[in-house]
Amino acid sequence: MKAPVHVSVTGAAGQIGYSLLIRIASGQLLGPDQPVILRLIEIEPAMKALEGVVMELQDCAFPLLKGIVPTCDLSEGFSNASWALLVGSVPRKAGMERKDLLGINGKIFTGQGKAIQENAASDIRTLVVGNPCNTNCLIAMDNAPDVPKDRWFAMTRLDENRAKSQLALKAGADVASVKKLAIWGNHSSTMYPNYFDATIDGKPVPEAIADEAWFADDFIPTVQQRGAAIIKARGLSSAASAANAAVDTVQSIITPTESDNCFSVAVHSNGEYGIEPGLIYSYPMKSDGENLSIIEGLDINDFSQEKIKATEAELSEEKSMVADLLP
Ligand code: NAX
Repeated sequence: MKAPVHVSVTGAAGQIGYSLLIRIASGQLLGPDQPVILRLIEIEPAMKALEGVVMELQDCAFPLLKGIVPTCDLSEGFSNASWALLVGSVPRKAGMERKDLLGINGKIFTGQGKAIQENAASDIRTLVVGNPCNTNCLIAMDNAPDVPKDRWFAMTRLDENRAKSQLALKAGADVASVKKLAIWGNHSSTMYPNYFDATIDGKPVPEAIADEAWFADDFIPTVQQRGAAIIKARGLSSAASAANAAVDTVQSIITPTESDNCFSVAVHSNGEYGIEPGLIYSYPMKSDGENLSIIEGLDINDFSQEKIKATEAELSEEKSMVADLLP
């Protein structure tokens, strides 16, 4: 039996947390032979709700779940963690400007970055889900300078999964046959699903779907606005699909990527594809099971270039709005 891995989850009593914790405790995050200890972090007013979540986890009797630590103390919450999934954040309320939201959430991620550096295990890797996730990740990373920059991730996998499904539906193909679809940039409405490099059953997407107008008029807006469409239909934001995407992200990071595929996650940019170094930017990625790398050398056409610069500009602007939180 392997030693248990400590996994910290913030926002554990929220709706994404509710779906995510079951997936982690059942072995879908780190594998069917990897025991886990869950460290569930919430704010004080949500501790009662968290008690209920803990009871439900206990009632699942998961063989791999070796401990549960519900807490609102960050030191305890991140103690010994090898994975930190930062889901909790404050939602945007009516009348709140993006700058206000960045400022409020930014302060949360300052403290969490510091606590991760001080308390987590030496192999800590952090995935930020709470929005605005790229810039929240940047804030946490910059407040934890001793943790290597290649251990910080922000989630764009839900956008990738949404894009792959839309392509499969349009082509009448199996979603598993859609490969190499990467999201570029920010997890926001400027994010760019680059379909030019994607394939369906090995065929380039622009050939498999011979309907040029559909991509700009339908596909890209549908993917970019999918979150809003779900809120409109469900009255609540996406939760199970977001939890699923977090599981997919971690799985893709720790599993070697197939040679004909890639996956999307936002990482610290070192200037690849001319993007401003230091931003947390989503690229096409591959993993050898231990280390990640950005897939380089792709041809970027003028249409894509314009899109990847637009989403970069938004991230640069967000960064300047939180400059006071970056040491
Ligand atoms: P909920 O409002 O249901 O849950 C959030 C939870 O976070 C609450 O229980 C709250 O008490 C807790 N929380 C707030 N501040 C905290 C703090 N400082 N420390 C610990 N916990 C804290 O939201 P939910 O639907 O679960 O969404 C969570 C976040 O995911 C939101 O920011 C949301 O915008 C973001 N999303 C990100 C996605 C992505 O693809 N990156 C997609 C889904 C989702 O929209």
